[in-house]
Order: sequence, then C-alpha cells, then structure tokens
Amino acid sequence: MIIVLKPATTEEQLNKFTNMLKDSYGVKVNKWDGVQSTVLGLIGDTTRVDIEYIDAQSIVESVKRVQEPYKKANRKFHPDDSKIKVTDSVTIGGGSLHIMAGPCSVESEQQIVQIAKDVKQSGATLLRGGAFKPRTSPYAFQGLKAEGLDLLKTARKETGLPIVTEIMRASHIDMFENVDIIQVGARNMQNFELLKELGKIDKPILLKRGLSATIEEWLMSAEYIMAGGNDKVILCERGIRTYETFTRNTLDVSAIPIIKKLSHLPVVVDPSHAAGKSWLVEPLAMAAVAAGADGLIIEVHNDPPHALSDGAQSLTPKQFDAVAKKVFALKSALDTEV
Ligand SMILES: [Mn+2]
Repeated sequence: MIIVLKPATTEEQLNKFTNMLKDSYGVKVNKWDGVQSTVLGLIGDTTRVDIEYIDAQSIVESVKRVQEPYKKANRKFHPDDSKIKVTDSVTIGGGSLHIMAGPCSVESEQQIVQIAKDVKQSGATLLRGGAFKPRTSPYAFQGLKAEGLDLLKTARKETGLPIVTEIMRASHIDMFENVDIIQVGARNMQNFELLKELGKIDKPILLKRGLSATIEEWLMSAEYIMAGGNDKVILCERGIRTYETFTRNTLDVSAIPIIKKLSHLPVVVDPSHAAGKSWLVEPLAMAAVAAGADGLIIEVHNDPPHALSDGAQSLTPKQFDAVAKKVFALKSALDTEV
C-alpha cells in the first residue's frame, strides 16, 4: 500500500502517523522523501488496513493498494532511480554508464592483472572474473576458488578497479567480505536461502536473471535480498532461454525499459552470456545502452581460443577497446539528445 503525504506535513505529524500505522496494523513502513512529497510504502499484511480511514487523515494526499507482490523493489515505493555506491568513484544507476570487464574465469595472476590493466585503459570501471564457477558439466573447470579471489584482489591493488565475482553458497559469504560487488549467477537466482543471507549484509549484489525467469520472478528475488535490509541490488539481464539455438540465450532487450518502469533498481546487461559469440557482443551492447542500461558486463580474455571457460564469447582486449569506444560514444550521443 502506498500513501502519499501532503507537502505541508510536519516531522511530528509524520512520526505520529507512522507509529499509528505500525502499532495498529503491524506493518513495516518504508519512507521515501521526494522534492514535492513524501511517500510511505506499507509492507506486510495490509489486508486489515482501513483504506478509507487512512484517506480521511488531514496529512494524506492519496492512498492506493499496490497489486505487485514486490514492494521494496517497486518504483511506486521509491519513485527515483536507485544509485548504488560501490566505491567513492563508482556509483551504479542514476544516469551513468559503467562497464565491468574481465575474463570468465580467473586463471593466473599474470592473466588477471594484465587483463585488468587493459580493460581499465579502455574505460572499464570494474573488473569481473570468476573464482567459483557454476559449470553445466561437473568435469569442466570449476575455478581457482579462494586462490582466484586472492588474484582478483591483487589485480584490484594493481589497477584500483573494484571487483565483481560470483558467490555460489551462503557459507562463503565471509570469504567475499573484501569483494566490491557480489554476483549471484543465473542458476542461483532462486536460491532463496542464499538470497536471504545476502539480505543481511551491507554490500552491492549483482543479481543475474535466471535462465527461464520471468521479470516478476526476477524482481521477487531482488525483493528477497531487500526484505532482509540490503537495498543495494543491481539487476543483470543476461539472456533468457527461448526456442532459438543460434545464440546461447536470447537477449531480452525489452526487459531493460520494463524493469525501469516497474522498479527503481539499476540494470546492467551481459551481452557475452546472452550471445555466446564474440562478434555479437558489440551490437547487443549497443542495443542495451540504447535501451537504457546502467552498465554492461563483458567477458574479455587475453587468449580466447585457450580460455578455460567461455572463450567463444570472449573479446580480446583490442576488440574490447573498440566496443568500449563505440558504447561510450553512443552514451554521450544519447545524453546530449534534446
Ligand atoms: Mn562466463
């Protein structure tokens, strides 16, 4: 339920009203302060709330029930875009464009440090790299695990790039304490126990869309994290499963404006896993930025044919440089649009 308060509402009236809502109905009250008005979002069982009584209060401008099952992720509860601060220099959402780039898997110190330097040179502002790898086959390379995390930290030290890497299980959260953005992969999007644990920490979470997840299911997974108190959720569209087999997945470009309409959370797009083919990364990246994405996450490898995972979709540093140039040029053209 959403309650919009009149602009003249005083702090004292607001507190009294909020306490009444909590005490009478046992709901949580989420407050959003806008320039013109204050919006209260009621979370919990609102079936007992007397909507006519609320509407009759002198400080209430309007009140309406929210049909969607996601509340904290809902734009109605938070009309402005969320800006997720990662470091002093990197904030995702709110109009900026950030590129996270790096290899599918961290393979060695030399590999990750060199790629980090290269992608930074091309304008990437975050370094991606998998240490724990969820692979379709149990016989495929499973990642360097804890050693991979250490190598990512070495690359961060060398370049200053914040790091984003995937977590596979809740018992690893302590190990990820010094990671800048924790990624939840597509296969874990509905691992609700993991999501609940990530809701208890104060760190940005990159939540990838599940292979066959609807937009509402994806937002409900974000809600799981936010319900626990962690509002720092960044959504990542990475392609969905369709009948098409030419591409690894089908990039759902329409999800970007739909998420923007339904939610205030930033959206990052992964053209690499959507395409599965390196030559498709550039057009899909351009489409994503044109559709309003807040960022891109792109796989870059120094030697794609010999990559331990996802070589076919990885760009070389030189190819990445060309893609980044085009993407930033497109972004500035969009920003100067009248
Ligand atoms: Mn990959």
